[in-house]
Amino acid sequence: MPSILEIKPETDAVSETPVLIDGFHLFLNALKLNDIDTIFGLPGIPITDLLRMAQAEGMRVISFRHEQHAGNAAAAAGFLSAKPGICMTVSAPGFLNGLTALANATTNCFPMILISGSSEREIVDLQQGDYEEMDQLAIAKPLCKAAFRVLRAQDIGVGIARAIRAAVSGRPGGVYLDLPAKLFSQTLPLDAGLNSLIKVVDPAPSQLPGPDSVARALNLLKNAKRPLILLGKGAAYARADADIRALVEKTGIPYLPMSMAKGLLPDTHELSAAATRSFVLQEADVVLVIGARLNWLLSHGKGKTWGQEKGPKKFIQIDIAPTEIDSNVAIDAPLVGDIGSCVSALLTGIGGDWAKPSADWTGAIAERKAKNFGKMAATLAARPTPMSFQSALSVVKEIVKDNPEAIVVSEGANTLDFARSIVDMYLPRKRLDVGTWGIMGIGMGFAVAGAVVTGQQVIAIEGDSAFGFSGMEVETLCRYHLPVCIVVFNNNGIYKGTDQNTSGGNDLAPTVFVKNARYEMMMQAFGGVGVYVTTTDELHTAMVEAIASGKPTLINAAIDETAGTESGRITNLNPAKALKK
Ligand code: FYN
Ligand code: ADP
Ligand code: MG
Repeated sequence: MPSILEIKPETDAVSETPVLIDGFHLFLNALKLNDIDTIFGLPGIPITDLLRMAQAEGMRVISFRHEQHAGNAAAAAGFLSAKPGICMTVSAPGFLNGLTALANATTNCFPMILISGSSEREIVDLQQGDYEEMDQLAIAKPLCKAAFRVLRAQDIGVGIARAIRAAVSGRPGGVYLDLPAKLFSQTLPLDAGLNSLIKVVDPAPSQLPGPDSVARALNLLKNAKRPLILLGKGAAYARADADIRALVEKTGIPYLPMSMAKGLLPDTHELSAAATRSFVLQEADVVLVIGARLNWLLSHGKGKTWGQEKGPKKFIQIDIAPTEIDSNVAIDAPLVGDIGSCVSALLTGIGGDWAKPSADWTGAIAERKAKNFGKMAATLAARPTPMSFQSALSVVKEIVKDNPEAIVVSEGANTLDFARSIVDMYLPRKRLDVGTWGIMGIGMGFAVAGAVVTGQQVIAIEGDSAFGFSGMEVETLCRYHLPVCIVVFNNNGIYKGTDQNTSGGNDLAPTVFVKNARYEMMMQAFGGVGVYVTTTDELHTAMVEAIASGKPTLINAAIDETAGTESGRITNLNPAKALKK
């Protein structure tokens, strides 16, 4: 007997006898028709059977312990695969738990679809108190790119097609799809049902920049004295890796990667200016921004960070979203289109007579880089007891160098900030982190997605506080036997472990945790490997073993509890700091 999902109306003799297809199977068929083969979610009313059926029909169903992490996994899967990642949740509370991930995906421009079961419209709309009653569509709408509800089985195909297209076309983002419980048990004649499904053609069409805008951008770039290229995670998402590298190398223009653009070109590339970030942002006269927003992470393109007192800069910005242009500062040469098409148009326009930037500019950068590398090397070589962030990260740096295919997940404050500058990335889309919001809690969801989507080893560099947000998902890692090595940078608290309660009361300060907590036992509890380490040698051995075995491993690395600054490198954002200014 063929599975109902395999039945094609035009070929099947069974269609001579009337056969019905239900909402469950129409839904699964619609996903499969669009090459979606994985669902991240958490079962419960009304989607338990749907997830069972999905698995029975050969889809990969990854079941989590909390919807937020399933949602984060879907978002990261979207970034890693350029297909919408799917997260499925139950109604009201499960739906709400998924919303942070949906909003974060939208903020990060990651394509995902949050699909939640919901209560019956006629009861919800009259507010008659249904099981888990909530007007989910209305609540989701402001948090995503688009939100749809499907009420009739014959509209499932259209609903999924619209959700896919909304998630991946133009600027990618989060989409919400509301499926009331009753939809799943509706039936249609098999032929009519299957014929109602849509295979989305060209879901993320190219968008070519206008020739005028290309000429304007090239003209500005050609006349630059101290040009700089800024690469954001949009550039990583765009999968124009070879052309972006060619643009940098052909023009000889130094570049700065935003954190998730690290590895688009190897961080060790001679044109990387990451090790002298402040200098190049201040001194550049023309900046070509590719797939990055001039938001808080870039000091809104102005002020001291950008050396505003030295005169205005000229900006060229490549983005697929026209409304991104001029969002913070005037953009002299907007290049609206998809990054692949825009970069390729620039490359075509850069003839053989291109003059590379002057040695004054590149030499000044090289000199500062060398100085900063020297300083960094000294901190990395030190072997203090207990370990510092830097000494522990020097081990992670070596391990990532030896395993460039590994996906690196990173969150925390100091852990995140130190890891960003210390751990070099060598390949595109290998780094997943806290993104545009600087959100904590992405760790285990992103780690699961990294392993499931790519099949590669994952190395999760986690602050002890950050890890706590998604820590229960170590059970998920063990259940699916995922090759994830978590290193918890344990300094006994948020920022550091030495804050005092100044009230004289007995409670610990709000930023302080239980001292010397044994996080590794959480992994042991579910059959994974847990190791407690206090030296860099022990950390190195544990990481090598984790990667060789491919077993879920949690390494609890004891870090000096006095190490760490308030909010890492974004201390300036604390309101009390502003008060003191
Ligand atoms: C970088 N640097 C290096 C190297 N790489 N020195 C030597 N060797 C290497 N390889 C230098 C770099 O030039 C900078 O010095 C400094 O190290 C830091 O580099 P980074 O990390 O690139 O720059 P910075 O200023 O921290 O970047 C700003 C930022 C970043 C806002 C983009 O901080 C960021 O992404 N923050 C996210 C924070 C976050 O989301 N936190 C979560 C919430 S935590 P200078 O050139 O001297 O400046 C809640 O509390
Ligand atoms: P970062 O945080 O790394 O600076 P952002 O998330 O702020 O990066 O910016 C990413 C930008 O890339 C967004 O403005 C988004 O519209 C844009 N973008 C995403 N994908 C593409 C694409 N394929 N082509 C062009 N622009 C894109
Ligand atoms: Mg900590």
